[in-house]
Amino acid sequence: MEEWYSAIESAGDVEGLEEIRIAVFGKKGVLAAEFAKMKSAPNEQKSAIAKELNIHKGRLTKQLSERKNILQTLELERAMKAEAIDMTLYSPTSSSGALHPVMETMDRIVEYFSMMNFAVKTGPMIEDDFHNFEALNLPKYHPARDMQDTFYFKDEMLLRTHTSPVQIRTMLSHKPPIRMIAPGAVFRRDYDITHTPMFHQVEGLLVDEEGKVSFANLKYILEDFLKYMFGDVDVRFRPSFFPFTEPSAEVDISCIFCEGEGCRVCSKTGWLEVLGCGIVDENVFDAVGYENVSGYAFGLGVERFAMLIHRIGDLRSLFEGDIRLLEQFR
Ligand code: 2U9
Repeated sequence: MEEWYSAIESAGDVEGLEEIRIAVFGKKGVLAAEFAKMKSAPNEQKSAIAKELNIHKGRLTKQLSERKNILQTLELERAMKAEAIDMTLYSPTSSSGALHPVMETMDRIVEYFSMMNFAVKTGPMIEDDFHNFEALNLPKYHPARDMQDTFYFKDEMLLRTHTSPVQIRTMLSHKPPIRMIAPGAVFRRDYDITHTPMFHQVEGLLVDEEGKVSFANLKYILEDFLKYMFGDVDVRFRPSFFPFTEPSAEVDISCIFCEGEGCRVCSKTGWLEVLGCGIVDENVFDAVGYENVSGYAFGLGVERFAMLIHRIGDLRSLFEGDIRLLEQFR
């Protein structure tokens, strides 16, 4: 038996050790053979032989396990050395990153309104019913307040569904006049080709003395903004409805893919919807305690702008984090 102790001790790797284990403990191994031999030994010797064999069995088991631990540690160290990465090594193929197209688009939008003297305001993404709905003239039964459309927490808090609560908070803490935009992430329970549960908005609000803010002012700045973003496009306003504005309009640009001819992207209409806007509803001013003021507001989805500007076909590709998408916008 002694030779097996030295065999285990000199095993050079886990594989070799396993061969030894099989040779000793396997069905056809030496221990099995010794126990078999014992059967033909004289009866009075059997117990002594069994005792000795069991002692060997115990010691060999222990030695095998200890040796295995040592060999595994050595092999791990060897592998770590072999696969080590030299972080200081110069790589001639290393490439630089790029701003995500959504952030780049947001920056450009913010850049325009900054030039027009709009302050850039941010606020919490976890909001309450008052700032996200109540103050914005969304009545209790409005479908947007439904569990189906809004992510609610247990304690009546929610993930904001638009950046409008930032305007509410700004009006509650500042006196008019106000000239601001609120860029940021918003959350809705939606997922399909054109909707993701998180997306980005930029909303704008301008408030001044009663009678000083007109739809014409709103029309001018949005037309100028859309030409800044999309180049020489036509702009049209269609009557619409939002709880927080009255009157309200949706804004289209002439299709940048077919130049108004009609194509797949614009569903043969020649127009692409890009914005919503309107004159701020009196109920919103009542909710924040503003009196004798008038104002306009607008809102847009940044992902939609980024997709149009970069001609990205599938909204979801903006959220996959695939480096190949980003590399195209370096
Ligand atoms: C206050 C008062 C009014 C913000 C507005 C829209 C119209 C609008 C959509 C564009 C695409 C949302 O991201 S989207 O799905 N937004 O159509 N937003 S008016 O009006 C406000 C906001 C705050 C205090």
